Amino acid sequence: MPAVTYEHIKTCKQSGARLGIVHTPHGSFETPMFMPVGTKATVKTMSPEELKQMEAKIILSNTYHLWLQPGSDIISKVGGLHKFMNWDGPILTDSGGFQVFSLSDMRKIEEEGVHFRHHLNGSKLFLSPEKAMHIQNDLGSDIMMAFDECPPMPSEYEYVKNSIERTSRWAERCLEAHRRPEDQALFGIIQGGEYKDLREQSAKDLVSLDFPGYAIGGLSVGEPKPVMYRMVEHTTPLMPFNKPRYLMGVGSPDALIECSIRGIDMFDCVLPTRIARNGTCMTSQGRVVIKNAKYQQDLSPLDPECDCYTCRNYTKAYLRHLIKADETFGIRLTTYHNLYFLLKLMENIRQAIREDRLLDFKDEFFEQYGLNVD
Ligand code: PRF
Ligand code: ZN
Repeated sequence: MPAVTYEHIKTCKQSGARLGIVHTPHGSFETPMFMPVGTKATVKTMSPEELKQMEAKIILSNTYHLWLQPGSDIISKVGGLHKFMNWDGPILTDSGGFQVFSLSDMRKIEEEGVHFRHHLNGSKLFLSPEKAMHIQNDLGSDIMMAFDECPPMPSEYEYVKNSIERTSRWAERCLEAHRRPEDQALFGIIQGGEYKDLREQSAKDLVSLDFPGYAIGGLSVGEPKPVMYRMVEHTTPLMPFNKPRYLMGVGSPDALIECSIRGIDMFDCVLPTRIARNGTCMTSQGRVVIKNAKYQQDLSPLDPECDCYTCRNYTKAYLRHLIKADETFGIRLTTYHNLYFLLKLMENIRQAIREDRLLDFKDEFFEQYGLNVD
């Protein structure tokens, strides 16, 4: 048995969305699920107790950042990432591939791996499939990601074709270099940009390697949402039914609903935590920018329909003051609310699948939330 398995509960008769359970060595979670991002071994400003309280079930962390600081050897020596950060639930780590492409300067991609410079101090670095596996084995995450290339959009067809072929060869090297398949599951990442035939080729290559789970990468990199939805819709039928399907870096409420409908089980995104830090909040009525002058004396909660700690105890007027005054507590309160909001949205999606009414739920949600906002 692989370290991570997918148990299918049911398919929504109205939409085709999947309700399931993913089992990992550190516990199980229902899907579709959203994973809060804890890049540097912390979901910014949230304690593990708070994450548990809001019913976060699995968090994501990053190979790239933990490799640079404090170093994966150190995390290994203190007993792995779970112990290090005091999170005993499931952890997924991204491979560093994407971060190298999005953060670093002057990268040079070769067959062996990627040469690049440190995004802060400029020092020379090298990451390869073998290194990404070694680091993630040190971290001890429940789900590791293969080392891939995520080409920008748009990219030329020929470029993306060469890129997916290399990503497939790197995926094989990842499987080869993985030292702990009994307690860490390695997921393959399907690339292919906006080209349907390349998505097909990439999916076929990776499925033949028999990973315990699969991700769709290379989306939400600047393309219009309809393009992303079309690629997801085209790719999910090519992914094994009995394994988890993860859409990387996607977490706006509309995309979570649309991509659940298209058969995705897992999502992650920095969006809720990142926008919370400048006071932008997701609510049942759409986005609230709490710094706005109109909230100066507003004694209502952030979201009248939310029962999170923030909304039960504080006013918009107070949150506006804290965020404007750069107080950390304000950021903690907006971060808590945004994560709670998305986790609750996923619970509502799962309930709607259970009741075969996810398309109705989508219409109801958009009516209140608005269509053209995150
Ligand atoms: N590859 C990896 N991580 C990612 C992505 C990818 O393509 C994306 C794309 N949205 C986010 N995170 N390894
Ligand atoms: Zn709230």
